[in-house]
Amino acid sequence: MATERTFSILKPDATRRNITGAVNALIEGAGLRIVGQRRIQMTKAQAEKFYEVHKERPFYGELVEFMTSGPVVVQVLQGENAVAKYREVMGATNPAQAAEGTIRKQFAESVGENTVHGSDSQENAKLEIAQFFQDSDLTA
Ligand code: PCG
Repeated sequence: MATERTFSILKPDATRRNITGAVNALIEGAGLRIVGQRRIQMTKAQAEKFYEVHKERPFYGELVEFMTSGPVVVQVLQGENAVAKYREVMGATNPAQAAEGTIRKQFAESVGENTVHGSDSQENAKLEIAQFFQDSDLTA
C-alpha cells in the first residue's frame, strides 16, 4: 500500500460548535497526518465550483449555502491508503447510517450538516487539493 494524500473539509457545523480539535484528534488517532491545514471562509464561487458534480441535484443550492454559512477548515491528509482510510474514519454520509466510532456518528447533525468532507478517489483528491493548496503549502 502506498502513501497517498486526500482532501478534507471540516464543515461550518464543526467550526460553529468549536469541535475542529476533537475531529482532528480522530483523524490523527487513525494514523492520518495533517500535512496542510487552513481555516477559510469559502466564497459562493468556490463552493459552487467545488460541488459542481452535484449541480443538478435538488440539494445543490442548500449545500452551497451551508458551505458558505461560516468558516471551514480545508486540509490535506497523508498516510497509507489515505483516501479509503479517511472515508472509513468519516463514516457514512448520512449520520443515521454511520458506524460507531466514526466522525459522523459522533458529531454529524444531518445528511447536509455532516461535519466533514473527504475525497472519494485518488483522482478527485488531486483535483480537490489543487483547488485550495499549492505543493509548497504541504509539508509532512
Ligand atoms: P460531501 O461534502 O462529502 O459531498 C456532497 C455533499 O452533499 C455530502 O457531503 C452531503 O453533505 C451533501 N448531501 C448529500 N445529500 C444531501 C441532501 O439530501 N441534502 C443536503 N442538504 N445535502 C446533501
